Amino acid sequence: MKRRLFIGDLHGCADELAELIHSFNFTSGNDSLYSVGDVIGKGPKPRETLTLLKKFNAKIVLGNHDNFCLTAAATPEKERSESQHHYLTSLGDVEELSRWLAEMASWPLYIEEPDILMVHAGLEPGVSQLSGMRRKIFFTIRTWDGKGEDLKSESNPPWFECVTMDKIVVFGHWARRGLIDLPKFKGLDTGCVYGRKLTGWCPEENRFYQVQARKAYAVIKGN
Ligand SMILES: [Mn+2]
Repeated sequence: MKRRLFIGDLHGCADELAELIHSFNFTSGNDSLYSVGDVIGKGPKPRETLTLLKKFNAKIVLGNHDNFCLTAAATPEKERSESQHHYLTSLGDVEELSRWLAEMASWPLYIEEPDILMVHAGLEPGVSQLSGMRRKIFFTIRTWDGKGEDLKSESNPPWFECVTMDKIVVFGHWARRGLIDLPKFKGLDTGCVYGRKLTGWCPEENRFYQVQARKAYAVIKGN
């Protein structure tokens, strides 16, 4: 049986990624790997994480941290913030950096399969076509205010309570909320970089695979 493994937010947790792939008994040529994005940022091994995903030919959607990196690269060097500078230098020398930037620039906002739709954060409620949804919402939304101005206030409902989809939507981006296991929505960000777990989900087995983080690499903030 061909299996797919969808993996939650990695944030440079390459060791945990390797362990998860191993525990899945991933077989190249048979199985397929997917990442919900936020591959880099906050965590210890961004280059190793990118390299592993590349090695296993993973399909990846763009996360807000990956997008942050693209924005940083598009900003003139003298105008870059400390944080933008840090993101770029974490991806190697100029030559390696430009390779990873080209990779990240090719990641789409969503990946659609016959039965599954993968995005980083979520979908825009009230818009029937994916092509009509605002770019930023795909990698930013947590909650819905009815307009799309405030995408994270916890006084508003989660976006997935405001969207109907014929496919199963797989996403990440909400570590504080943790694992979401609804029939049509699978939220896989279980805060590995914060010392919790890295989660994968296999639709063919309808099974979650989890790996414990080696340590807390960052402190959670916001929601
Ligand atoms: Mn995110």
